[in-house]
Amino acid sequence: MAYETIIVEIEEGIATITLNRPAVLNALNDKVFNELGEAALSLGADNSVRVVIITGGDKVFAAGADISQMANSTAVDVATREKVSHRAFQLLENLPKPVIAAISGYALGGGCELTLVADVRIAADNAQFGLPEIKLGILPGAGGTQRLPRLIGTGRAKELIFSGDFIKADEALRVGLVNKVVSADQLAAETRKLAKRFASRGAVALRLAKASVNEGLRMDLEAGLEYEHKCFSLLFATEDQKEGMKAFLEKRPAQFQGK
Ligand code: CO8
Repeated sequence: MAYETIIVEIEEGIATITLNRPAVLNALNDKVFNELGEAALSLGADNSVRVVIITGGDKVFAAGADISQMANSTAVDVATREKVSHRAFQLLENLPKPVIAAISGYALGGGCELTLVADVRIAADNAQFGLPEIKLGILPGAGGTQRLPRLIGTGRAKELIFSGDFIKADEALRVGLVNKVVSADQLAAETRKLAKRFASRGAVALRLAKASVNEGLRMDLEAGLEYEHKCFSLLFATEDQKEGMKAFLEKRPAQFQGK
């Protein structure tokens, strides 16, 4: 499918979504949100795609929602736009396959919030994160007040949200905002390496493991354990479970078929 504000490439079962508005540091407008949503739907339905990478390229991840679009908005306009961003981000978050964010340069506001919908975040050593919305008289309205505290805890999240300050990659690693920091020139290669490792695992097990974590976070522990048990049991109906255990006993690598 042809997109205007993002580029989607698929190679060896790994899809890469690249934000593509370099003139405005990949600022996210309604068109970007809509195209991200469309890409999520299409990649989610494509069984040949095993892992999805979201990136802004090697200079900037995204400097936030497009301020020029929001500046003269009315409350009604924004209520509608927020739904657009929430819809796109939920579609990405709920993709039934691993999603990795590869972050170089600024990941600010809606850009930082976009990284939060990924399962794993890898940062280049030049990355900077922040939720500067408070400095614009608004709040992180693309999921930041909800996903960030869940990821790094309320105290640290509130400090970032209330101050609007930026943090560098090493601090983002220290507080658990990113999984790993690599040198900027290795970001694409390191991300791909991890994507390939995920892609070599059984697709159904990955899908149910992700659902178990994500759904479990919306439940109390007892309900979450019950949900996990259902997912766990279901996997014993797959050929991949037979193959995975057989391969272990035969001391050879498993060849998963995703069924
Ligand atoms: N929106 C629109 N344009 C932007 C944005 C943005 N968020 N960020 C940068 N740009 C544009 C600049 O206006 C500039 O355009 P031009 O060349 O035409 O003047 C171009 O990108 C380059 O930017 P700078 O010249 O400012 O580059 P610097 O290297 O000097 O500075 C910064 C880089 C520090 C990233 C700076 O651009 C900046 O502070 N940007 C804004 C960061 C920000 O406040 N982000 C939060 C936005 S609000 C938000 O994300 C809300 C999320 C919830 C939305 C939910 C529904 C939509």
